[in-house]
Formats: sequence, C-alpha cells, structure tokens
Amino acid sequence: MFLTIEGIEGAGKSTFIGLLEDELVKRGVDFLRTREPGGCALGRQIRPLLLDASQKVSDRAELFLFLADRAQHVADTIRPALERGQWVICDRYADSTIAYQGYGRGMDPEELQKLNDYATGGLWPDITFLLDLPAEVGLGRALARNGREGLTQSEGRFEAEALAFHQRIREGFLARAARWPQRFRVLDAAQTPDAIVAQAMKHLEPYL
Ligand code: T5A
Repeated sequence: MFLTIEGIEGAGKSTFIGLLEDELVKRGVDFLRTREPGGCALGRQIRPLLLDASQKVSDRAELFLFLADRAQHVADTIRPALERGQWVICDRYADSTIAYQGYGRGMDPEELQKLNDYATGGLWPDITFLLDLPAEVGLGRALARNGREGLTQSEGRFEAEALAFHQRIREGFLARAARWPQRFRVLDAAQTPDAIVAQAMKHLEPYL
C-alpha cells in the first residue's frame, strides 16, 4: 500500500500522519513513514536548497530539484519498502509538484504529469489523502508554527509566497482529486486532528 498525504501549507499533514501512525501501530501494520523533499540521503542534501528563503531558485531549477529528490527517493526508499511488503506513508509526492510548480508557478500540469511519470518510473500512490482547507487558514497556521519554531528563514520559502499562490495550489489539488476520484480521498482539514484521522481510518478499513 502506497499512501500519500497532500495539502497546502499548514493543512496539518505532520500532525495527521503522527496520529495515523498510532492507529496503524495498534492494528499491527508494518509501515514506513517518509517525506518529500528529503526522504533519502541525497534528498536531505537537496531539501535545504529548496526551502531556504534566502536561496534564489528559478522555477525550472526548482522543478528539477523536486524531481531529482523524488527519483532518488523512489529508488532508495519507496520501492524497496513496497517490495518488502511494507506500507509506505509519504508526506507529499508527485501531486505536490503538479499543484505547486504547475498550478502555483504556472507550468503546464500535463507536462509535469509526464515528467513525474518519468522520474518515478510510473509509480503513483494507491491512496492519496488530501487535507483540504482554505489557504488563509492553512497559511496562518504554518506562519504561526514557523514563528514559534524559528523556521521562517531556513524553511520558509514557500510560506513567504502571496496568498493567491496558495489559493491556486488548493484549487490545483482539488482539480486533481476530481480527476482521480478512485485514488483521492478529500478530508476536511478544518476539523480536529482526531476527527480527520477517524475519517481516514474508515477509508483504510477495507485494506486492514
Ligand atoms: N513542495 C513540495 C513543492 O513545491 N513541490 C513538491 O514537489 C514538493 C514535494 C515542503 C515545501 O515544498 C513544497 C511544498 C512545501 O511548501 P515542508 O517543510 O515539508 O515543505 O512543509 P509542508 O509539507 O508544507 O508541511 P508543514 O509542516 O508546513 O505543514 P503540515 O505538516 O501540513 O502542518 P502541521 O501538521 O505542522 O500543522 C501546522 C500547524 O497547524 C496545527 C499544528 O499544531 C501546527 O502548529 N494544526 C492544527 N490546528 C488546528 N486543527 C488541526 N486539525 C490542525 N492540524 C495541525
């Protein structure tokens, strides 16, 4: 089972995955939690290049850094875990590239779909949970958290973008969910974390 979690900034993915892990442990599921960017050794070197707000990165360079991170992550981490029979729970994956670099930055989503196919060798998730909420709510949460944790400069390049950018990304995710309804499960991320996870577990019940 290859499970990805997607959403705009501050949608609550990390919080959600933490609670989901607890539920899966209770049910004896053998899983690997990972994330993008930065889910493998090479990716951990790429991640600061992408997220540091003081870096000036062109749109195309940004795209290919995310794709390089993903290609290596699939090869080193995701495929081996799936081949061992583990579930893989990945915080962001190819849908993020199409939402952020496509709908957010204005690159052609169809081209990005093909590039992701190439980078991943055609590996797409079995289920994608989209944590959906208004961009201003998510951004407000993310900025408050970054302020508390002092991440503004070193990991805040995307949070520093204008609200309209994040609204386009939300619309992009929702457009993808409408296009692939069998893969996507859209969860209302304005609920409490416990309520969101309870809803997700109902979707996973058939696979447990
Ligand atoms: N990106 C990534 C691309 O542009 N293209 C790509 O291909 C990929 C893979 C990654 C950045 O890179 C971009 C997207 C991102 O901008 P990141 O540091 O990994 O950066 O950041 P994010 O993935 O955005 O994750 P965040 O950590 O910012 O957000 P989360 O995980 O969604 O949110 P979380 O759980 O930390 O929660 C944020 C705050 O809200 C609270 C939490 O306590 C926390 O303070 N919260 C809630 N509050 C109320 N109700 C709830 N249900 C809540 N859930 C959490």
